[in-house]
Parts: sequence; C-alpha cells; structure tokens
Amino acid sequence: MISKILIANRGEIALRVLRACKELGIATVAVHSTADSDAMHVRLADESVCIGPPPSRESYLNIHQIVAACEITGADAVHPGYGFLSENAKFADILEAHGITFIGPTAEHIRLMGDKITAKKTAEELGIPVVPGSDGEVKPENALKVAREIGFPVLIKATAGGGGRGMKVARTEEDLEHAVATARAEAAAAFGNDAVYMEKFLGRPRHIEIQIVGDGEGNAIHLGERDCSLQRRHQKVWEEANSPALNVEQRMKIGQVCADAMKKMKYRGAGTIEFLYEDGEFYFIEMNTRLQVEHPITEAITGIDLVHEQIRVASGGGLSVKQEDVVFSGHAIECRINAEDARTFVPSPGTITHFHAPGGLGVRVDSGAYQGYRIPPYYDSLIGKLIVHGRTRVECMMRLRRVLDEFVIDGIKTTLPLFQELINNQDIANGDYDIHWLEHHLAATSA
Ligand code: MV4
Repeated sequence: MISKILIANRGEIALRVLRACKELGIATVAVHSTADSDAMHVRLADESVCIGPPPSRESYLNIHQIVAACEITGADAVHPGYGFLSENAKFADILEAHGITFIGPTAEHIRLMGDKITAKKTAEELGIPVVPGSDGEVKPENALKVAREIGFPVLIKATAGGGGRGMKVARTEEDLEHAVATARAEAAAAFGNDAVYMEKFLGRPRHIEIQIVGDGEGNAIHLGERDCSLQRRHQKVWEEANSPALNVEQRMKIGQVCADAMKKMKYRGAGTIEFLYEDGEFYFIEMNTRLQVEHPITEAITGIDLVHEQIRVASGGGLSVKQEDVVFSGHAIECRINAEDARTFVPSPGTITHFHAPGGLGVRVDSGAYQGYRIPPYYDSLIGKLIVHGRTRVECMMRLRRVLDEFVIDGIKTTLPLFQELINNQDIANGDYDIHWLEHHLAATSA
C-alpha cells in the first residue's frame, strides 16, 4: 500500500494530483525549483524539497534530484503528472530499481508507445484501426514506391517524433524527394534520429482521443472520448467530451476496441489513444502513456477521478469500476488558460494583481495561481484550466459563457478573451470544426 507520494511536477497538475492524494489519506511530497518556492502545491504539501535552479533540465527533469528527494522524505511512490518525466522509460526503470512505485505504465509499455512505428504496429496487431501507410521506416531510395502504394497526398513523419514535430506533406511525386529529405534532416536535428515513416495524408480530420485505464492484469475500461481538434500549432486550446461529431454507437464501438486492446496488452494505468477522425472512420496516430492535461472533462462526464484510479492501480488495488457501471452524463468543455496574449500567443509572465475564479454548479477551475502569484518565465504558459459541465452541450455552452464573463485575471495577459470570442462563434456553436479550424479562424480574423 502506498503511504507517501512524491509529485514530480509543478503548476496546476501538481496541485490536482496533491488533492487526489489528500482525499485518499496519502502523505504528499512536493518538489520544486527555486523559481517555484511560492507555488500553491508547495504550500499545501505535507513536505517539500527544493530540487534545483529554474531550468527544467536541472530540476524537474533531474532524475537524480527526484530520486534523492524520495530517499530524503521516504516517499514510496512518484506521480509524474504530464510532460517532464511522465513518459521517460528510464525514469520508470530507475524508480522501480530503487523500490519506488512509478504511478504509471511499465517502462516496457512507455518505450513501446514512445516509438511511433512500434506504437502503430502494436495498435494494428491489437485490432485498432490505423492510418494506411508504410510498413515501418521509409528510406529515400524506396520512398517513391511506398508513396505510390499509399496514394498521394502522403505525410512523412519522424519515428522519434510526436506532437506534430518533423512532419512534411508531399502532394505529388515531384514534392516527395524534398519532403523526405527535409523531414529526415529535421528529425535528426530535433530527436537525434533521422528515421521517418509515411502515411496517407488526411486533409480535414478531427482529433479524437479515447481515455482508457488498465489494471495491469488484463482488465481495462474506456471512459469515452475527448475532441481536441481546436488546436494552434499543436497546442490544444479547447477540448470537449463528448465529441460533437460522434453518436453513442460510434462512441461505444471505438471505446470497446480500445479497451479490448488494453486488456490484451495488460496495460497498467491511465492512457490515451489518439485518433484522427474523418468521414466516419477512425485512424490511430499515437498513444500517450500518461495522464493528459484535458483529463478533467472525462472526469466531469463520468464522475470518475482518474488520479484516484491511477493510484489504486499502482497500489495493486485494481479498477474501482466495471465497464458496465461507467455512465456518461452530460457534456463538458475545457478551456486552457495560458499566460499569453489571446491573439499573438506571445507569453506574458509577470505578477497576477487580481484573481477571481468563477463558481457555481458544473464549474471547475484547476489552477495553482492566486492574487499576488508571480508567474515564472521558465516553464510552459499554462496557468490554469477552466472546466465547465452541463446536462447538454447547449447548457454547457450557456454556462461557459457566464463563467468566462465572471473570471478575472489581471496583471498579465491571458487567453480568456479568445474563449469569449469562440463561445459566440456559429461554427463552434454547431460543433462544426476540424484540426485546422482554429488557425484558419485566427488568420481570417487577425487585424
Ligand atoms: C496526421 C495528420 C494528417 N494525416 N497524420 C499532428 C501531431 C500528431 N499528433 C499527428 N498529427 C497529424 N497527423 C495523417 N496521416 C494531421 C496531423 C495534424 C494534427 C493532428 C491532430 C491535431 C492537430 C493537428 C494539427 C496538424 C496536423
């Protein structure tokens, strides 16, 4: 049984995990860089350890410091949150070697899904629909043959990539050689690995992801989908559960395909299986072996605390709920509040002079920010998440409109004005958008 959890993260997710630990009566250890000494989760944790100077590689990514903090405090488990070391297989291995429970999947499964080619092959073997494409790595000398078999347009992707980095589209045979060479060069520069693979390019898909949880022993459930299509430069901005594009039959079918796949894998912990969705078809693109930023909208429509599930499973306690007991109720939307200009997205660190979070039925604000909090410039710009739930999408949107008017964050620029624009947009009201909609909207409406 886990008695003390070290939270190897910062910001809103560190606070979120801390809250789940406290509810379970588990002691908490916060770690922080010198830039985060005044962070909310540090104040609320039972213990805290400074693990280094502000740069992430010297603090939140410093495995030695985090293991040392476990030794000093006697933490017997680590929750990695998302980002940082959350999908670092070596970190998982090192913790296990020290007899410290990594609250997440096995290092083997992290590695398997971290390589985009093995991830795709595994998905296909497990019966998950994938994008038509090459059977593994594509070399320049066989790129044309493979592209002709797939059919143009094709997309070249970095094997070690993810999150959209190092992707190149080739629309015709004339584009191909240059696209492959550029993708390989960018992959080598970004990931130290120039291997690329090829897929049929989908032009106007939605980005739909399925939440799963497995107990590591062959049980697994799905908790429905999240539509994350409203993105800018691969940064999600607004996410919804359910997707406006899916009906119940589609939801249950793709959800069960994913749950069955996770049973076969004996997957342990929370995970998200990412799809592109176009013309009624799902195409696997990646699997994330961690908790995601947008997990609260799934919690809102199912009533299930995903961090509780992660901790239960890591303790060997199994899943708290059977698939037949999972009930989807209502609709939820998450707006990511970044310390950025709402139009240019230029980061806006600084001190918050006024912070008034909204409330009421169906309103959740996950944030470590507070009046007087100084936002450090060293980390990503996410300062909080606004999650709104309603019995229907219409009720959820009505509530979101009221909440956006109520939310006050002064002293820095934030993305709140962007959501006040989106909540009044007809395409958004109709749920009529794909992965390119937001960038097209921003370009079309910029001065
Ligand atoms: C694609 C695609 C179109 N066709 N694959 C971007 C990051 C990574 N998750 C995979 N991505 C894409 N893969 C094929 N075969 C379009 C994208 C893509 C995208 C995917 C999801 C959400 C936003 C996106 C923005 C640009 C491109």
